[in-house]
Order: sequence, then structure tokens, then C-alpha cells
Amino acid sequence: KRSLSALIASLALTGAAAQAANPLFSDVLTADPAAMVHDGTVYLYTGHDEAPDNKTFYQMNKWLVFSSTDMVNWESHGSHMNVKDFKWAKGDAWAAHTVEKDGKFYFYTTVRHATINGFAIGVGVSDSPTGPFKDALGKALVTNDMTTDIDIDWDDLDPAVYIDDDGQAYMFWGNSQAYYAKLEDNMIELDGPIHKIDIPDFTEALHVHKHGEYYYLTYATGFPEKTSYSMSKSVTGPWEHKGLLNELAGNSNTNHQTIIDFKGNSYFIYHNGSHIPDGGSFRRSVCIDDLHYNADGTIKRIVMTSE
Ligand code: FUB
Repeated sequence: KRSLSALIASLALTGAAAQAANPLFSDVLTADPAAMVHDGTVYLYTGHDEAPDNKTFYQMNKWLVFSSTDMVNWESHGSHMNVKDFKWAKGDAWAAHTVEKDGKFYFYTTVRHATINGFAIGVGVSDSPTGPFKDALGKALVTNDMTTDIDIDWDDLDPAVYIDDDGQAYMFWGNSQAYYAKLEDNMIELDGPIHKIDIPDFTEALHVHKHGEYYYLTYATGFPEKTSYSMSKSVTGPWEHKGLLNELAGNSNTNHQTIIDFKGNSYFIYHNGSHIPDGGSFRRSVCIDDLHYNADGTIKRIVMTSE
């Protein structure tokens, strides 16, 4: 491994964005990253893999939050929410996403519902980006019985929220079938119907961001997962498919991304199974790599780095 100072010096020479070595944290397992830029700081929300090995399945009970003002030095703020904070859920602190509106922070997350079959989406709320967050609704925002036209119980997961330039918030989510719906001004109710999005080879991990005049819908494709993306001039589509953005993330069958612009650079944040000595599909680690746009708005393939 290169030392951090050597890494920063070499990045300065090549003109690349300075960032910490991958994987980001060696002392804790992190998965399903979602980043929010707020007041000159990046807040990184992650899940926490607790499976003892890579043969069983996910064991995830709480979420973690970290912050940085330079993408190199990261401060841990511990756990901002536990799946037990959602009294109506029975476990599975899976992928989540945070946004800010009018000084409040909303944490949209996947959990397994205790009484309605399948996954569901809950909302936490806090006055601080680092929490603690509390259950905003006392019930799920979306449950599996609200999207009954697809006969699987895991299609209501991986929420990602995007607030458009006019202040209207949209929530995207799904597995196998992609969905979106408007959110009410209060951010904790759906405003109108649930729409389907048809994108090729969609698996999960929808994420929406805007750069310049384009909206980008990125998502996990296939299994083991790569990352694909589509572009549009509107947050509600139609989406034009642009192909692969990232290859298989080393040693992990999932590849869950979030994309931000921060202090003049763009970043692709994802997870892989590179944790030493026992990383893998159920023991994942968040990584960060540079993301570059072409002049026509398309995105260059991500070059994953492992040191
Ligand atoms: O972490 C559990 C699940 O794995 C997430 O909800 C998916 O996006 C995949 O990363």
C-alpha cells in the first residue's frame, strides 16, 4: 500500500482528485454508500455488514455515518439509526439514502416489514445530518402490497431521493422493477401514483443525480452486479440508456453506487469485497474513485483503484 502522503503527492502531480486510499475504512465494514453534500461537507451514510463469514447471508442491523471536508480525512459519527428504531420492521438494515429539506434531514431506507410480507421503505428524520434519526412516520412509506403487479417480495428496496431544481422531491426504488413516485412537501408521504421505469437489465441500487443540464439514473445491472446508467433532460425521463459505467466490484456480487460533485471534482462511491483478510459479498467495504464526464455529458468508464 502507498502511504497516504505519497498518494496525495502523486495525485497532485497527475491532476487527479485527492481522496483516501481504497477501501475507505479498514476498521469497520461498510456497504451501500449514499453521499450527501451539505454546507461544504460530504456526509457518507452506509450500511454495516456484520456477517461472520461470506457463506451465510447479510447480517445488517444498523446504519453508519461519516463526514469529510476533503475526501481524504473521514470522521466517524457512529450509528445514526438502528433497524429497531422502526418498531414495525423486523430487521435487515439494507440500502438507504439521505437528503436535506428546509433544515431537516430525511433518511429513506430499506427494512423488512414485520407483518406485511417483503421489504418496505421507512423514513427517519433528524435536525442534524449525523443524527440521531427517529422514525418519521411510525409506519412504512412503501410496502410490498403497494406494488403488487410484480410477484416478488423484494421489489420495494433501495430508496434514493432526488430534489429537483423547483423543490419537488422524487423517490426512486426497486429490484427487478424500477419505480418512482413524487413526495409530498412534508417528505414523508407519496404524492400521487407509483410509476414504473423501464430500463434494461435492471437489478437494484437506483440512484439519481444531476450534472450540468443532464439527469443521470445509475443502477446495478446483472448479477454479479455491474453498474449501468441512463441519461435524460428530465428527472421523470424518458431515460436514454448509455451502457456500462462500472465493471464487477472486486470480490462482491453487489456493486451499490452513489455519485457526487464536491469542490470541483466528481466522485463514484461504491462498495466491494476487498477488506483484508475476510472481505466478500457479505463483508463489504466502501471505496471511492474519480468520475469523469465527456464533453457531451456521457460518463467515462470508472477506473477502480484498490490502493
Ligand atoms: O446490502 C443489502 C443489499 O445488497 C442492498 O439493499 C442492495 O443494494 C445490495 O447492495
